[in-house]
Amino acid sequence: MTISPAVPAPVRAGTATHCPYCALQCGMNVTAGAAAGAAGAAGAVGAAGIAGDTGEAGTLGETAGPAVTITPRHDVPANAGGLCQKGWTAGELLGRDRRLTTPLVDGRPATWDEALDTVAARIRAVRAEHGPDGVAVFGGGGLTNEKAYQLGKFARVVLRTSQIDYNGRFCMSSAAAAANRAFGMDRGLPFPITDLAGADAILVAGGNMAETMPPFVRHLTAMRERGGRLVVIDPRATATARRADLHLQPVPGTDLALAMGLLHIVIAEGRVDEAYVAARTTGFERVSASAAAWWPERVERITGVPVARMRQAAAILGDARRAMVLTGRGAEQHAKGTDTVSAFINLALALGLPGREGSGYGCVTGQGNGQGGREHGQKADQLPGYRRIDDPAARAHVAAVWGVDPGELPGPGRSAYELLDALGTAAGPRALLLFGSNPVISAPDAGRVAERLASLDLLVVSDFVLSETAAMADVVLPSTQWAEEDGTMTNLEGRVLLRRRAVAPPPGVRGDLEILRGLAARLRGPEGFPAEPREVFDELRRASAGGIADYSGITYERIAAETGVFWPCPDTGHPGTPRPFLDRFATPDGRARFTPVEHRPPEEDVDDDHPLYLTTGRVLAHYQSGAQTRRIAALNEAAPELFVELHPDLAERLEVEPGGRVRVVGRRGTAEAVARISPAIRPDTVFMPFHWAGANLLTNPALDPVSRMPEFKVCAVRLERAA
Ligand SMILES: Nc1nc2c(c(=O)[nH]1)N[C@H]1C(S)=C(S)[C@@H](COP(=O)(O)OP(=O)(O)OC[C@H]3O[C@@H](n4cnc5c(=O)[nH]c(N)nc54)[C@H](O)[C@@H]3O)O[C@H]1N2
Ligand SMILES: Nc1nc2c(c(=O)[nH]1)N[C@H]1C(S)=C(S)[C@@H](COP(=O)(O)OP(=O)(O)OC[C@H]3O[C@@H](n4cnc5c(=O)[nH]c(N)nc54)[C@H](O)[C@@H]3O)O[C@H]1N2
Ligand SMILES: [Mo]
Repeated sequence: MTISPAVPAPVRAGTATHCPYCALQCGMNVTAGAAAGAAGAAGAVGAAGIAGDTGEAGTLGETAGPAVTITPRHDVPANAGGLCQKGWTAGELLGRDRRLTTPLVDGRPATWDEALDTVAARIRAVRAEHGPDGVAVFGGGGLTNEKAYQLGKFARVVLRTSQIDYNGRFCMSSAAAAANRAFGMDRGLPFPITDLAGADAILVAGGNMAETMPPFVRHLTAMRERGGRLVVIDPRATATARRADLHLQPVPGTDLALAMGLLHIVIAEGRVDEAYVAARTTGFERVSASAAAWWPERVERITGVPVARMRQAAAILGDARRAMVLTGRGAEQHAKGTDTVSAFINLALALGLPGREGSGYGCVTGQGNGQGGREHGQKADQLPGYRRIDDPAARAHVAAVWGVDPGELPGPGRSAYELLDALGTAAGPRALLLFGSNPVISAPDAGRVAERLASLDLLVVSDFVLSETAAMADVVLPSTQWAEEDGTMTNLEGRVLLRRRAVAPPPGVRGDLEILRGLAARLRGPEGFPAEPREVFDELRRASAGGIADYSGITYERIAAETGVFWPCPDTGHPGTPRPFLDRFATPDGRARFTPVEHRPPEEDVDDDHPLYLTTGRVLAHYQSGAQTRRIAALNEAAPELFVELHPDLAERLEVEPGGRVRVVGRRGTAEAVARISPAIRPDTVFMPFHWAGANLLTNPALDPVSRMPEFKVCAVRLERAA
């Protein structure tokens, strides 16, 4: 592939900023212009699996050839000099050649005025016929805090719609709901990431950081080098599980039972931290009583995890002076994800971990701004500062900042899948504005979602690439991206970071804030919709003041000077809060709450027609729906196409050869994929990544009753050999 991007004009050399991808938000320096000397450094883009976490200086491979040089920063603790393959190659989309540079209206290039006038006129028409809830908004956890905040404000103040939610519902919602329930606050890791290295034991339930956050692994490695032990729960022997001292390999969707079994053993073996439970928690008795029913042999029958391994895991955690329990999407993306996380939190509480320095429970947040994106109001039930939209005091506070009457603010709307599922139906929205997501690929039961999107009167997508969803849109608005704009991101530790403009955007594109300002101007008046990120941030600070996620003491200057500030930070003299639970939890009585939960089978279990469990997830080289990474040559080389991972015994039974094509047949759809045969997976389970169209034609949109998280991680399928 030959690439000849337009050279973006340098703004300043070597801008210190952060990666466009995941929640680790690795620090990187971006310099306009090709690298001198170091260009083409091999470590950068080799197909070297998890070796992507190289700490050495390097830049983009020769064939990558875009006009920026990326080097890792050493001053950001999360990556401390490391980057993964996606980070090294992130500059490739900054040129002009593989992105959108002109608005499209009904598939044809248009001027910005034509495009924004069209959107405004069609929104007015939909509103006239269907009322304010006829227009919906869908956001993303990759948006900066400023964008997420402004999008929520735009929905409530300009559109006056209750119909707004975002892709974080598919990501963080179960862990968030469980953390709120237990601690009264949802801050992914309630401790700095560097605390990991000091632990004596870490349990990871359903996370594969070696592929999803390669530089995270250095913290786990540092722990193990000190003699600490790593336990991983995953139906597959992943790159992360292979680095563990102990791997538990359960049937997908059985973590809740497994966590109950571990708690049962902890109680039976007298490993409960009684003093901590008495001083810092409530509700242990009921949970302890319910754990009694989860004796290890019963749990082994349900999960497939041998009793001896459960006992080993309980001993590793129980013997540790400092220990951590972490959950990832593997445990969370279930129709019982909230209860599953609660079960792991119960285990952590029984061991006396949360709120003790060097120990704790944390969820490993996913998207770049997965933390900040869930705090400032793009969620259906939320106002800025992690406030609830049905709380009168919260409404009054935010309405005052916005200069509107609290009574004008709409109430809570539909959750992400429910919103997508309602589009174009008699009772549902007729128009959708979408910023920062590609649901045609990433939503569950994506075939159904594509039908719903196609039935809309108006679909507007802001993106910098023509994603599969953008390709369906009536109006496409070409936006700027990470290294072309300023903004704040809140990483998985709750540390607010500054992403800086390092290069000028190509002519013809506009920032999302500018787009929202243009639409506000046409629908209501531009007042209150500045396009300058810093101005938006200063308003966000006021709107969040006094809320759970209080940013009022955080400024761009402080972030730059301090390499990030941890929220809550209620005034400019406040140091920020790296470990919010040391003295008390954020509950009314200051104690953490044990939550009684019960195990239940997956919403869709296997049967004779569909005898295998399908689980889904990620590979190192691609990000999410692949909209960005499938446009980068080196990443496509590393992971060129959709595959299905299956065990050799299953392959033999089905007479499937390595590299052969198979059909994966589910209850909602069928996907064709290349067979990747591997003993790393359970024989009763197959795995597909969701970076290409396919996996989500099969996944089950059954929702968690609390978080409204879909059951991405387990449904029933059969495999057939394809011609
Ligand atoms: N390369 C890459 N990195 C990414 C992303 C990406 O798309 N690509 N996305 C980012 C985002 S938004 C997120 S949310 C994170 C996600 O990060 P992770 O949570 O690490 O990612 P997943 O691959 O979705 O799931 C993790 C593991 O869960 C296992 N699993 C599946 N079913 C079950 C189950 O029932 N129980 C248990 N215990 N495990 C199960 C899978 O086998 C998989 O190895 O990654 C972030 N980083
Ligand atoms: N089967 C299965 N499905 C899953 C998951 C799974 O594990 N299994 N995981 C779920 C999870 S955890 C997540 S987070 C979702 C993610 O899935 P998506 O929501 O589809 O996420 P992305 O692919 O990151 O889509 C982001 C889109 O927005 C664009 N974009 C990025 N930044 C900006 C910006 O600042 N402004 C604008 N306007 N556009 C921007 C990108 O180019 C891209 O097209 O997928 C979910 N789907
Ligand atoms: Mo995610």
